[in-house]
Amino acid sequence: MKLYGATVSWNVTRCVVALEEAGAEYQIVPIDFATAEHKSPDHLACNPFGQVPAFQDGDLHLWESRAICKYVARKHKPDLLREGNLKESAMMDVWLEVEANQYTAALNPILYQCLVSPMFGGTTDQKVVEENLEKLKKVLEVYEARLAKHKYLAGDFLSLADLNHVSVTLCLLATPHASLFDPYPHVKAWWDGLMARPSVQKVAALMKPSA
Ligand code: GS8
Repeated sequence: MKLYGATVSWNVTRCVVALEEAGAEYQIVPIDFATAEHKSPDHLACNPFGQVPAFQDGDLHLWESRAICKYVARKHKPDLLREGNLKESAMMDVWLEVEANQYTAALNPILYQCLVSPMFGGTTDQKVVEENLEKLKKVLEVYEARLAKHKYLAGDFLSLADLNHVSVTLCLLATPHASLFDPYPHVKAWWDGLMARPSVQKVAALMKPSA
């Protein structure tokens, strides 16, 4: 299996977490944005939107990080998807959507302003950061209530829903807002548990979000 894209991208490292957790054999193939390699015909054949990540397993080409994560789990560690259990897999689907549409939707602009923009010589728009921090705090209140009742997001079992939060949260730790979880003890305990996983440790070592 080949994963195309640089590990500075949290969409790429979202897939690395799944690959590591699933114990899959894979290779990361860096794609150089500086030379617009992501818009080259070779890369467009892997991801027609000219973005990273892209993924290849034999003659199968995938893009969209969350679809790649699901494929990897389905192939190598299906328990992460709870597909044999209708209710558990439904709850996992709910929290996969929450990650994408609530958590990461609020976190993305913060990461862009605090990490990406300065990397390209830009400034941080504090208004955008503050607005999205407020959104994220409201999201975290829901997480706190959920995690007060269950060890993990979909229930009392680790699932892909938890793991898909890892890459963006690791990036959050590289911003001035790393203490955001402090008022939410159950969220903090959940995150500390994820951080202790060897897969997450490995990805944390790979990521240099502020470099
Ligand atoms: C988003 C991919 C994306 O935005 C996914 O895979 O989850 N929904 C998709 N990739 C960015 C890199 S930032 O992580 C990208 O490739 N941008 C370059 C471009 O759009 O030209």
